[in-house]
Amino acid sequence: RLLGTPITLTNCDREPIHIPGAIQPYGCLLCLDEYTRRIVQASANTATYLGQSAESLIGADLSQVLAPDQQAKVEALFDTLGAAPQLLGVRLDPVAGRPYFKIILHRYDGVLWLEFEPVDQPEASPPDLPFLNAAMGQMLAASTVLEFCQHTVDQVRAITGFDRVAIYRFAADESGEVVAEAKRDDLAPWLGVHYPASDIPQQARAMYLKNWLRFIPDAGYAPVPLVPVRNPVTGRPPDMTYAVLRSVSPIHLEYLRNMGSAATMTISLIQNGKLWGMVTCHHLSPRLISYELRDLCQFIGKTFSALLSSKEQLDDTEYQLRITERQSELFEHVTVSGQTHFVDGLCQHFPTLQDVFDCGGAAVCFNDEITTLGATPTPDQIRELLGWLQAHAAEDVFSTTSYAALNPAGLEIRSTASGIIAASLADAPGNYLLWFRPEQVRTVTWAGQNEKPQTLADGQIFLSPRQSFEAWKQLVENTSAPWRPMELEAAKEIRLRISDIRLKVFNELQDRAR
Ligand code: BLA
Repeated sequence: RLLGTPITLTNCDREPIHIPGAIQPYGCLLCLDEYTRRIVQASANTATYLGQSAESLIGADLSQVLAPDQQAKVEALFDTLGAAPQLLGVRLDPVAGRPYFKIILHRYDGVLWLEFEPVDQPEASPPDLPFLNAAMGQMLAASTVLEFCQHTVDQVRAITGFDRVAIYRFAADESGEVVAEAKRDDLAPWLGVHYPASDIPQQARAMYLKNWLRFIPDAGYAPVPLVPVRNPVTGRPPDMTYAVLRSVSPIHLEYLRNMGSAATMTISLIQNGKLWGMVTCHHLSPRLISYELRDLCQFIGKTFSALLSSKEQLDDTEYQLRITERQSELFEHVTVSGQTHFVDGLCQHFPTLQDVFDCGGAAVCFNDEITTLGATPTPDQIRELLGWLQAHAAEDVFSTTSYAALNPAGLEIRSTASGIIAASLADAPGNYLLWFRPEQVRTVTWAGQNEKPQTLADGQIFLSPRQSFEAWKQLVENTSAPWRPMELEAAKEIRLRISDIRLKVFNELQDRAR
């Protein structure tokens, strides 16, 4: 490795992946000093592509590689160049067999970067506008986030032909879940599988925020070093953040091998300046995708990012509407069933207390009677929980996603009640409405292949999806999916309204009795 400390599985956040001093071999690289415009570094494989060794190119200007008209075309771009790459098609006269190249140019870290990718045809077919138009139409029309994700993976798979295209969405703790996928029929599904945050270390996430697409066409490649490895002007390896050919972390390459993935392409999905998720594409064999198609995929990623908040809003509005509707139906049941039978009103007809928002089960605890709905702890266990609540939960509406973390006795009921909302009835203290959510791990099904991890380093973190999943499971043990603010609001509202209704009915009964 270039820099001091050896990288292990437990310090991968510190691997300097932006300065690998090497590239992937599906193209070659020239680094020009931005002031002298002379070549200061070249990848060691230039002979293969450009017919001249890296050593012979150092110190030269572009005339050594390009014909005058082509050189002029390239140099005309230099002044406008920033970190955002620009594409230029060029023809290299002297090299037999591979005359056509795309040069991907950008300026960064004092260097003009020229990355050469060979192409077989002089003109790659441009992105098909009608197709793109239709794809955008579908993405726009999606009425839920999941539908939106599904359209997106379908489009990306149709465009690129990867064996598997998935959307991997991050949670607040930076772990992630596969929420949509399009794949070859014979591959095992990944849908619903979770991975821990450590599978994509911090510095890699920071880079994917700057750079919308990461492409690794052959995970089995041998890295090609830069010659020389350090930029002679700065004395250090150049920052390859925006270089498409940037060599990949050996740790990640091993992960890909263990995953059975020979090629990957990842598109960033960004919301409000944060990585929301990634489209991850996998292929069982090496797969080269043209720069234009990769650009098109970036465009789709940006479109997704631009539309995402509006889709989330649609989802939220829809869910809030459902909650409000069901709440008012529930209040009606309670009003109709009156004072003495208000428990029936909460439990007998759809929507019951359990149906108002997403949960695994619910319970009404009233005057020592416990009525349960759906998946709940046993009445005895609920009684124990009530004792704990009275001693420890002062709030009118208490909530947790990990009861076991607060009370060891919670371990026993984690499969139904890792998450709890407890609303103490306003007019009848000591009586509760309860909602339960199961331990998250139990709501996940793992359908992975039986891949055998080759690496069991550190005895802790293992480099394979299945092992990663096990690691994620340990992190979320005894924890439910989070309660959303609108669910907690709904519980508060129900608490107040139920008490209101009960008081009203009680007063009416009293009036009638007079
Ligand atoms: C990068 N890890 C990545 C990337 C993904 C994942 C998508 C982006 C690069 C790529 O396109 O392959 C992880 N890929 C996944 C996950 C899914 C997927 C979770 O398809 C689920 C569907 N990785 C580890 C550990 C380390 C690690 C333990 O598992 C560190 C010790 C490192 N992952 C790591 C590094 C990169 C990476 C360093 C950056 C690679 C690069 O861009 O050079």
